Amino acid sequence: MSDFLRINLDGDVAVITIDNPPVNALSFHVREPLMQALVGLRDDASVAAIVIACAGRTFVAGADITEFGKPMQQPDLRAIVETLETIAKPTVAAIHGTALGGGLELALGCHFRVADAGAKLGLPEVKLGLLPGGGGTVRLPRLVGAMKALKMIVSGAPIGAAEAHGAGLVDAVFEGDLTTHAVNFAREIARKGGPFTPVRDRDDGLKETDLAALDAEAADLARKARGLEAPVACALSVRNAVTLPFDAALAAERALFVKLVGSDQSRAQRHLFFAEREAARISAKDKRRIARVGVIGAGTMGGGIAMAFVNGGYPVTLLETSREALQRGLATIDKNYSVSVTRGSLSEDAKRQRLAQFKGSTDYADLADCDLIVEAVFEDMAVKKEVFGKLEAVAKPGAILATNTSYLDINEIATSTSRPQDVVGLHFFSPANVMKLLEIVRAQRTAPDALATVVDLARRIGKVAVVVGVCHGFVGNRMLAARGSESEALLLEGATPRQIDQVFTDFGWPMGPFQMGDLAGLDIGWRNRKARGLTAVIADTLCEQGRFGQKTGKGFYLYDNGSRTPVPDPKVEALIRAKADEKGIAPRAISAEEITERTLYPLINEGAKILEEGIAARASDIDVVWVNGYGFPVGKGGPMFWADLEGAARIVERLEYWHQRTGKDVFRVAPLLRRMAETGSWEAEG
Ligand code: T1G
Repeated sequence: MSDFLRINLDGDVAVITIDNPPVNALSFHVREPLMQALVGLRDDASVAAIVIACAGRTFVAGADITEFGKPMQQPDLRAIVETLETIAKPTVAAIHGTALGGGLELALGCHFRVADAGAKLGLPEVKLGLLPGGGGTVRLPRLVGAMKALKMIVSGAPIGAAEAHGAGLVDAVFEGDLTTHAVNFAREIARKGGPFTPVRDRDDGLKETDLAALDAEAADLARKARGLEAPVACALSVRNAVTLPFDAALAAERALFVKLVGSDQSRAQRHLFFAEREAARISAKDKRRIARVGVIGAGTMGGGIAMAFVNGGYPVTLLETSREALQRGLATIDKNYSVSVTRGSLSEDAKRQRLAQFKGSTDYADLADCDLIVEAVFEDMAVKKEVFGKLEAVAKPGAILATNTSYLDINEIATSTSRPQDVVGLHFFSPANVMKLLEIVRAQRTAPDALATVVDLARRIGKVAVVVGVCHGFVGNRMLAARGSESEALLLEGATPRQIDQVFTDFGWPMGPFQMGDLAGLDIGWRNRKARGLTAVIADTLCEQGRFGQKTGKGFYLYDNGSRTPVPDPKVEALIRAKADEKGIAPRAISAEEITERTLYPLINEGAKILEEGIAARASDIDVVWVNGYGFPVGKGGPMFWADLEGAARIVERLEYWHQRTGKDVFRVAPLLRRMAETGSWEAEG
C-alpha cells in the first residue's frame, strides 16, 4: 500500500493505520493512499466496517502545516472527508493522543469516533491564524452544539475524551488496546445494521441554537481578538453552520480559509509555530537527571518559579533567610492556588497535592539533595555572588546552579564558584508560574549537557525556551531598553502617555509602555537606573513623588480605588510640560507614525545588533522571546518577522533620518539590518 499507511483485516473489519511520524500530519503522501484505501474498502463487499487508526504517539495532529502557502496537491482533506461520507458501511475513527485540526475533521467525516481515555480533541487552527478548512466549523456544531463549537474553535483549546464524550463528539471512551476496542465497536455497529448517518446529515446539535446568545458570545470573542482576523472568521463560519444549508456553509468556510491562509497574520503565526520548535532545538543530547529542584528566595519571582516547577511535576525545596519570609512566601503560593481553585482551573485535591510538594527551609544544607538550584534573590551582583559562594559548599556534584537575574553578567556570577560549567541563567518572566517564556542564558563555561538539561526541563514544565548569550539585559530586556529609549523624549516633545500607549494597542499589544510600566512598578526601573547611574527625568520624578504605578494608585496614570483602568492625570501632563520647559523643548504635534519609527524601529535595530554579536542564534529566536515574554502581537510574528512585513528598507531609511536629526546611537543602523534591507534575509554574510 504505502510506507505511510497500511490496511489490516480483522475478520470483516478493515483497519486503516496511518503511520507518518512524528505526529501523523495529513501530508500529501498520506492523503493519496488514504483516498485509495477508502475507495477500495468502500467498494469491497467483504468488508463490513472500516476503522481509521494511527501508529505512534498520536492520532492525526492536523493537516501538514509545511504544505501551506504552496499549491495544494489533490486529493485534499475535503475530498477525503466527502468520500468518507459516501461510505454506507460504518466508519469509526480510533483516537489516541491528539486529534487536532484536520485530524479531528477526518474523524468528523466518520460515522463514529471512539477515543482512548487520555486523548485530546480540538481544532487549534486559530492559533495558526486560520480556521478549520476541512469542514470542522460546519460539522462540529452538528454534534456538540453551536455554542460549544464556537468556544472550542475560537479558543483553539483541545478538550479531553471524557468531555468530548459528554458533548457527543465521541461515541465511546476506552482504556487499553484502543484498536481492538474500535474493531469490536465497529463490528457490533455493523451487526446491528444501518443506515449510518454521516455528520453532515445530523443536526441534533443545531436544533436549539440561541442565535442571539451565539452572536453575543462571538462579539465578545471578536473584541478580545485585538485585530486578529482568524477568531472573527471562525465565529462567522460557525454562525453559517447554523443559518446556512450544509453545502453553502462548507463553501463559505472554504472561502474564508483561502483568504486566511494567504494572509500575513497566518504566515506570522505559522512562522512562530516552527520558530518555537526551532528555538528548543540544541545540538547537545546528553542530559543530567533532575528529580528535585531548589529555589532560593520566596518572593514574587521565587514563589512563581517554585510553582512552575511543582506544576510541572517536580518537588521543590524553597529556601528563605528567615521563617517569617518563608511563611510569607508559602502563604502567597497557597493563595495563588486558591485563586485557581476558585476559578475552577484546579481541584481542591490537586491543590493539596501540589502544596505537599513544597519543602520550606532556612538552611542551605537542605539544598544538598537538589539536582537543580535556582536563585531568585535581590538583583545585586554582590548578593548573587554570596549566594553562589554558599551553594558551592552544599550543592551536590553535578547539580545545575541557575540564576534568575534579568540583567547581571552571569559569567561574573559564575566566578564565585569552582564549577562554572554547572552555572546557567534561567530568566523567568513575572508571574513565573504563568508566563510562557524562559530565556536560558548560556554563560561562557556552561557545559553542553547542563544546557541541554534545562532546555528539556523548560519543555517539561510547559515553558517556551530560547537559548541566548550573556550581555546586559540578554535579548528581551536589552531590546526593551532600545524600544523605550525615546519614550521620554517623545513625551517632552509633545506626545502624551495615552497617545503613545494608543499606538501600541492599535498595533496589537495588550498595553503600551507607560501602562506596562505602571503595572510592573516604576520603582523597579528607577532602582535599576540608579544602580547604573542613568536617569529618566519624568519617570524618576514620578518615583520621587511616590508614584510607582498601580501599586501606589498612581504612576503615569491614575488608578482610582485599586482599579486597573488607567486614567490620564493632568498632573503628569503638567509635570511633563514643566520638564520640557526646563529643557527649552517646545511641544509639537507628533504622529503615530513617528512614535512607531522612534520605538519599534530601534527595537528591530537592536535585534539586528544582537544577531551580529551572536547573543541570539537566529532571528526567529528573537521573535519567540518577544511574543512569549513581552506581548508582541502574534499576528505580526515578532519584531524580526514584522521588519520584513514593514519593509526593512523603509526602516533603514527612517533610522538614518532620525540618526541624522538626533545623533543618537539608538538610531545608528546595524550592518545586519542594512543587509536585511538588501537581501531580505537575517542570515549573516558567509
Ligand atoms: N504539520 C507539520 N508538522 C507538524 C505538525 C503539523 N500539523 N504538528 C507538529 N509538527 C512537527 C513539529 O514541527 C515538530 O517538528 C514535530 O512535528 C513534533 O512536534 C485543514 C488547516 C501535536 C500537540 O495546529 O500542536 O489542520 O521540530 O515538537 O510537543 O483544518 O505538535 O521535530 O522538526 O510540537 O509532542 C492543525 C500542531 C494544523 C497542531 C505535539 N494542527 N501540532 O506536540 O511535538 S492546521 C495543529 C501541535 C489544519 C485543517 C487545518 C503539536 C502536538 P520538529 P512538537 P509535541
